[in-house]
Amino acid sequence: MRGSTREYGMTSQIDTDVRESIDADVLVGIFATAMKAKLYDDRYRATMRAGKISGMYYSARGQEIIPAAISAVLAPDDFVVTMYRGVHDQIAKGVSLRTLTAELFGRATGSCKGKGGPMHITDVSCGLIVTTGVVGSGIPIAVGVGLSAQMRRSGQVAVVNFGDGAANIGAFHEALNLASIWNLPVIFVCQNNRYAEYTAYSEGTSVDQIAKRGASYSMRSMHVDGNDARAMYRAARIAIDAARAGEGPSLIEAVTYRFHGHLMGDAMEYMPKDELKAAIDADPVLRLRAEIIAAGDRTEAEIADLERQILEDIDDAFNYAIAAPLPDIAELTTDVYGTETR
Ligand SMILES: Cc1ncc(C[n+]2csc(CCOP(=O)(O)OP(=O)(O)O)c2C)c(N)n1
Ligand SMILES: [Mg+2]
Repeated sequence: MRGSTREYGMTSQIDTDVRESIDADVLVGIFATAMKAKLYDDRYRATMRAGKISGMYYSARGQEIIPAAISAVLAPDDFVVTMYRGVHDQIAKGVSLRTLTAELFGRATGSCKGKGGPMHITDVSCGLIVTTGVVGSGIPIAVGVGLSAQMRRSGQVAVVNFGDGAANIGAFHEALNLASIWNLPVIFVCQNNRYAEYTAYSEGTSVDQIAKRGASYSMRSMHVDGNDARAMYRAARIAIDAARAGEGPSLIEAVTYRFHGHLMGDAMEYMPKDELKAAIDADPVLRLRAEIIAAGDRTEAEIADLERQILEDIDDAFNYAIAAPLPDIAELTTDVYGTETR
């Protein structure tokens, strides 16, 4: 489109107070994914506390419903880009627990042969394109992934997860602008957990809703309760269906909360105790669990069985990763440069 002929018609703020009525099996699927991410995170922190592994860990506890609902809409060959606080996104996209845990532990059998580690979990085989440690840096990468899908006419879409702090980084604005101009199949998911490192949302962000920023880029935008499976599923469905239909990108601001501070060891003094307690009391995964049982969609015993199976899989993955070898020194210089594929 050239000169002044562009029509800026795509801007729309979609009302996400409306919740989707979801088929019971889909809802249980969202719960199973979210519970898997929760139990995995619980185990990871316990293993660190026991001194069995070291390193930096950015817990995503509290934010699990967001990727669980998104993955209920995504196809296996769609793409996801995420960030250091990303275990929930990685599990939801289908990275195997063994491969994931081995990579987190820096083992040779990890998804990047132990050379990526927690900050760079990548598993192209299931569409997890990359995990980044630089705030906001995954956002333009997802634009490139979306451009590739568009050029190949593959019908695939790219989802990128980032935090509220990342929405104040220049790359966020450049990426949204380009995705809008080129009508790319990208879904920008801001997981607004109300804090950027140790800075409260209102101290660092000029708008009350990040979703409002979508209007600057003529982009379909939604402000949604990311802890509500039905609302989150509806937002994901609108955005993903639109991207797949050639109707361009969307911005979803999913409001949530993180339960364990910025990283393991954070004293969390900047987070009001009553605010934290209220968030934990309303644990979205446990809330969904109770809802499913109350509605009669599954019995308590059926859910307990599901959780037992998840815990067995987690045990298996941790045992596998602990026993796995570290990368050989000869690996130091392999995979440093790409090879020509064309
Ligand atoms: C470009 C850049 N600046 C600063 C940092 C240090 N840093 C790491 S995480 C973080 C806060 C990001 O907050 P947010 O985007 O809300 O994500 P959250 O950690 O809350 O999930 C900062 C400032 C970094 N990694 N990269
Ligand atoms: Mg944040």
